[in-house]
Amino acid sequence: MSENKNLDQLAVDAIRILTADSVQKAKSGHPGMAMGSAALTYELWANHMQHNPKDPQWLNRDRFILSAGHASMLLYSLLYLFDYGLTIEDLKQFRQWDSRTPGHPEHGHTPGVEATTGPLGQGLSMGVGMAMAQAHLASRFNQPGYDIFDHYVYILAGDGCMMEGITSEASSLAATLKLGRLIVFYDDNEISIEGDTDVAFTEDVGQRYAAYGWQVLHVADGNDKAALGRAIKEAKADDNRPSIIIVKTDIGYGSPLAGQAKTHGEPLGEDNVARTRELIGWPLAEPFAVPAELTSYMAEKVQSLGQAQASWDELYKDYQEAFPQMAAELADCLSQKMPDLLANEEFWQFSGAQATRGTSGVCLNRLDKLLPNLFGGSADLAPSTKTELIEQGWFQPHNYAGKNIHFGVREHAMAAISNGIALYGGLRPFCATFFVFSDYLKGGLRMSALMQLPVIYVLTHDSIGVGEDGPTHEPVEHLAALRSMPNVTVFRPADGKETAAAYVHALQNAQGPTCLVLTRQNLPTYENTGPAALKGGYILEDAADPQLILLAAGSELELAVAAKAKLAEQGIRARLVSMPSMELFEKQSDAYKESVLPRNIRKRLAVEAGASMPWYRYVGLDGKVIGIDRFGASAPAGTLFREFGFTPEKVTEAALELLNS
Ligand SMILES: Cc1ncc(C[n+]2csc(CCOP(=O)(O)OP(=O)(O)O)c2C)c(N)n1
Ligand SMILES: [Mg+2]
Repeated sequence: MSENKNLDQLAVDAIRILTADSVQKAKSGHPGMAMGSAALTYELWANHMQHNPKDPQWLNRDRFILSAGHASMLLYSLLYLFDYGLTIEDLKQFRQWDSRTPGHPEHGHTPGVEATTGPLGQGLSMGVGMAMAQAHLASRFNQPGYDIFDHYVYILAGDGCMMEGITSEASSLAATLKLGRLIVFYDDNEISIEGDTDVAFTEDVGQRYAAYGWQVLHVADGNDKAALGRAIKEAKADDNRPSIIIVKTDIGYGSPLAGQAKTHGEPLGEDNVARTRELIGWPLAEPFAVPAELTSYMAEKVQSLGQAQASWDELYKDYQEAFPQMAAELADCLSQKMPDLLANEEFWQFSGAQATRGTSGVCLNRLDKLLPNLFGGSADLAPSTKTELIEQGWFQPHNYAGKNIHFGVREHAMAAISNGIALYGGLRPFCATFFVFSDYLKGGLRMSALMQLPVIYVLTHDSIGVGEDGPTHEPVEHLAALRSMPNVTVFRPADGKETAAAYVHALQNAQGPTCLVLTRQNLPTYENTGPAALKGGYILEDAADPQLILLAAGSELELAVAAKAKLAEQGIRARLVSMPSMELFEKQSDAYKESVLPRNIRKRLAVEAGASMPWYRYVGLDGKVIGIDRFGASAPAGTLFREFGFTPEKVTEAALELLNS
């Protein structure tokens, strides 16, 4: 027993030494928090967390997210000690090109990293999403005696996470939703980059979380493993409330610089690393050397950790026999089984005048009949974004099986939560708000893109077509902003069939988020739209030997169609290209792109009610763009389009000017 105690302490010290050594070798990194939180995380991973390092994908594993991503060496040291596949060599490569130990943890890159973190607050919010996914799947699939989903979600957050607004949004929702399996550790070291947190952060975090409705627990000494263990047990015991364990720690603990802000984000220095070895009584002088008795102790621990999964595997096998239909549905969820939407005629049936937010709602509800695992909602705008799954209930504490989520007015957290749901697996998250407020969710969208998560963003009210609400509600620069983000597909459909194509892409092909940018106002249904929209840009109407090319997306396709007809009356031959997604067009072959936009036709006119910038890529130096490069205004939509020059006459005029130039 006492020997084990010593070996446990040796493991905690190993985290501190490996962190100090790795940051020192890299000449960059953040040793402080990793050293301060070493005992806390070791106690959790060794004695409470249900995980199997030999299978980091195990369905019912407890999730652990390091929301304070800068403390990545803490996570890497744990992944090394618990033998997730990281080696001492990997630690020596900390922060180097192509290493498995990048500056901040990257999901999909290092085994055992559940989420990419670094932008503070995102990790905690993703954890809320994971806890929601767990509650939902547990409610749908667990059976009496068969708790297939019964794990916890653990998060380690620091002062920075607690200061970020996104954390408040997510934490407030977590309490409303009574996510009892969510447990947050707050590394309360009272230090951030500029020094003592008192300079900018004096609130009582415990009272704040109590006010949200969380269980609030305190551990006065972050090195007291027994007290930490008791707090974890208490946190787990409360089924009805998420828990926060506020742990007093010392940043840089073990080093001569403990308690000082400079341990936050720079190497301790050779001398101080040597002094740290002395202060904590580390037995080996050589950098990165780990005592053999610790290695064998940890190997045993890892071995025994595997037992939880072994019993769960048995349970799951019995479950599959006892509830074959339910097990089959769960398997479909987990494998993201997809029907052939291209062959499904009904999915493409649209007619008459409809707003694309409306056709999107139709698509979502058609999909809900075909897929078992849509799960999402809106930031208090479902009636406007048309995102309610009509036949499904709402995800609420008394009905976790509901597939519709009330995110509340919390766009920042909504995106991060959707990422958590996507990371969790088994579900297809979507979220929605007004396009202009995509600014509020951009941090999370960027994380979707970075992690290549196929989250669906339904962004409605996409231009000055919003009308009377005025410039605060009228997106202008947003298309250009989102189109500039790597791994994001922006899809701005012109009618119902192009909306259907957007969903096919989002569900079937996407290796990253898809942003559906949709109108508030009605648009016609075109005869020749359809699956061709999956190419991103395609010829909607052609002319023999065209003299010019008209390009348009979304609501402005209507104008281009009208202008083409007017030009034809004057004997002018125009090709009309619908371009709902520049990103998908860029993915096509050069031959295809040349067939749509031949090099020799240089008179090109693009029309879109947004910043003109993205279109210059396609119209070139000899072309022209009718866009909006100022803020909008408050007036009826028809007036605004006219005043901003979006009429068939103006487009025709611009085309004629271009031809005659
Ligand atoms: C959204 C965001 N803003 C700013 C930063 C830069 N940053 C990284 S760590 C940090 C301070 C964090 O303080 P704390 O969480 O207390 O960490 P500690 O200093 O205790 O390690 C800041 C401002 C960031 N990573 N993410
Ligand atoms: Mg801190």
